[in-house]
Amino acid sequence: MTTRFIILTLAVLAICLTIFGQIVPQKDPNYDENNVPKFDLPDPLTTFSGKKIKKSSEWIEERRPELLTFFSENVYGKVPCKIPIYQWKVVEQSGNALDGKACRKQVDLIFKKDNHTLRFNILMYLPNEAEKAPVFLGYNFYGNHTITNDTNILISDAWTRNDKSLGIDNHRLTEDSRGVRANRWPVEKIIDSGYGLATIFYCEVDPDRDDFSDGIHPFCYIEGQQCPASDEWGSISAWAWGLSRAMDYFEQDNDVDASKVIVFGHSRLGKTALWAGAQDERFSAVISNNSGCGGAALSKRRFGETIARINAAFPHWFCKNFRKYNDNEVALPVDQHELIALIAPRPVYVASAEKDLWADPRGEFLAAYFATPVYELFGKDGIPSQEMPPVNQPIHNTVAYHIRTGEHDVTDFDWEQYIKWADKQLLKK
Ligand code: GTR
Repeated sequence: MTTRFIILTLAVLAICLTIFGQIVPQKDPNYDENNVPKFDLPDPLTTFSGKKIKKSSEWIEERRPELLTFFSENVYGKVPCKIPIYQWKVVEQSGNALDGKACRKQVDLIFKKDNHTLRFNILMYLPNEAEKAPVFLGYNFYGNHTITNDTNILISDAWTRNDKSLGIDNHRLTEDSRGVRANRWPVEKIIDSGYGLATIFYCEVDPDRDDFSDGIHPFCYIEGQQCPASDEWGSISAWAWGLSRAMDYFEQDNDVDASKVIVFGHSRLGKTALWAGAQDERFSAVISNNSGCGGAALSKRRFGETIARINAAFPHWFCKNFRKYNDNEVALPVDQHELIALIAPRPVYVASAEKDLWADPRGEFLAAYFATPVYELFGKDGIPSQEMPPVNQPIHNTVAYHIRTGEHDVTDFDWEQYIKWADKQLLKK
């Protein structure tokens, strides 16, 4: 009797908690292809009302805007107000960086509204050889000074995630972390290939923590508002906003070829690069490195990280409306192949790593494949077959893909591919 009562009580409790969305599924993440549920993938070329899109003009005028609105209001959250650059300042500059090969600039972008002020710094290396350089733009995780050993790089005072292995304690950056991420940023190789590199520490735009009182979000609050409304921006959307402001600056910098800015990002910052590239057509190409759930990977596969898991672990990344799809991917009328399709006809590169199962490499590949019909509408080449290429054998079409050996990371192999592909797609080399 007592046992039955306990079981009954537990069952009722579990049902209530599930209904109110209070619990994260207890099951382990799925890493078995046989356990991927059957699902219907929405057709990027059929509108929500069922109209078939047959011409690129229909895509541009009808389908693209409705998809963009859906992602904006239900996944990443819309930016509720306009915040233009108030002022920019070159805070440090040298024409003699990297043994004279490059010019280094550190430029502050300053934003002001009512009693709010925010500034973030763009670190740039531009090849001296080029008059106006094509540029890779990407956020870094731990501060500009971590990407090389160059002692001239200023240390950010923004809040930072702790990582003792990188010499970061008390949420503050110091000399101890200078150069600790140089392995992910082959600055010299990029410069020698004729490209510039621009990078920003993402926590300067919005600290990566579940706190909406800091970063750029408060700039748009109406009186009494403490956090974004359900359809308003989470952190990924805020970081994407920052990339577009960097683009505003590039349009005014004579050393940059603003028509050839390739937006790049790894992991959470890969999700950010995709969302920035989807919205802002001034980015001429987009690279997603191991971006996974909420990035390039198809959510409906529920492989590795799922919507419920990401929303539980990082409640500030997406807009609140996205929580409606926690363990309810079936109800989602879009999937991430349509985020990739929003970049069409501009080149997009999706890259996976063999051991990075949490990010679902196959789901990332399939999203690139299922975005392809939209590229074909523009006469561009995408991913030709549903079969994944072997490891380390890239496909360098307008929609590009590779899966390399190794872990969740950014490697020299990745960068070599991005440079080769950018040469082909943007410089027509
Ligand atoms: C993980 C998260 C992933 C990915 C990664 C990262 O913890 O679950 O979605 O974004 O962090 O950004 O390194």
